[in-house]
Amino acid sequence: MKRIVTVQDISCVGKCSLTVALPIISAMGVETAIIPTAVLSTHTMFSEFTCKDLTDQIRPITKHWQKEGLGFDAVYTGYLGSFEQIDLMAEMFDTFRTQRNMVVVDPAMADNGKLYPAFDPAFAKKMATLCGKADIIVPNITEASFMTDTEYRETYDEAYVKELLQRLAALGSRISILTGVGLEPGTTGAMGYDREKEEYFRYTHKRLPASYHGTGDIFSSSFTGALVNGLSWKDALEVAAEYTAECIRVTMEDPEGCWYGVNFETVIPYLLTLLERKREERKQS
Ligand code: PXL
Repeated sequence: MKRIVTVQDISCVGKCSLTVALPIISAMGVETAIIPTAVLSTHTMFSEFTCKDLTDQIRPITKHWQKEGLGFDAVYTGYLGSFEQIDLMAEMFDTFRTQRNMVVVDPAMADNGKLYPAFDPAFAKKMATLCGKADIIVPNITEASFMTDTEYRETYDEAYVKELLQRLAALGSRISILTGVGLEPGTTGAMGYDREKEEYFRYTHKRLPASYHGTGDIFSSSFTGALVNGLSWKDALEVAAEYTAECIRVTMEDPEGCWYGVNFETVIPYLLTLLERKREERKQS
């Protein structure tokens, strides 16, 4: 069985970070090892959340794994809480990187033009250095603009998105994927750039009139799960974009849907259908 390690916080309530990565990647048939970087009562969009930092556990955990000879098909990081945690992730990439595995960084730290409450622009620049050490990065437009000193725009054209992708690529990763890219009215999607092949790829779908927390984590978890299942980055992007959009649609239609996250759970069967469809297409081509 393939095995991923994902490193991010546990927000005990909040439908983000590890509480979405673990079920989604496991459901995709991939063993999911975790390193919780902190335990929070909720994600940071609630007021008065509690937080217990677990930074001091990271190195002992990875040292033990090294002794056990454990390896991973992907190392995937999400929300991180400090400069020190970013340094520890850079060290972890060096430890567990092989010729065949992948390092995926989701620089989860901002959305809608603003950094999350715990962060400042210096943190975003530090996160840019970690992105430079990844194979694949999956920021949204806000995160990309903070990391590359590019003006954040609500409305933009293809030239702006391509420029952002070029600047992300210059940080160092082979593949850069921007989420939340809508070039035509009423649409959104994701656009990626392969630096070695100098190739762009865009996937577009209908834009739903709602925005929820944790959807970036749902995108990056399902994307990483699809990659480790053998899909190309472009097919994995399509699967992740479709799944995330369906999670939003189902939540909008649910009168009991909560404000702090999406109903990703009930949409897992659809995610598996999308994955299977892509795997079949791959076999036939
Ligand atoms: O990526 C979303 C996320 C993850 N973890 C924590 C958060 C958030 C978004 O606000 O606060 C702790």
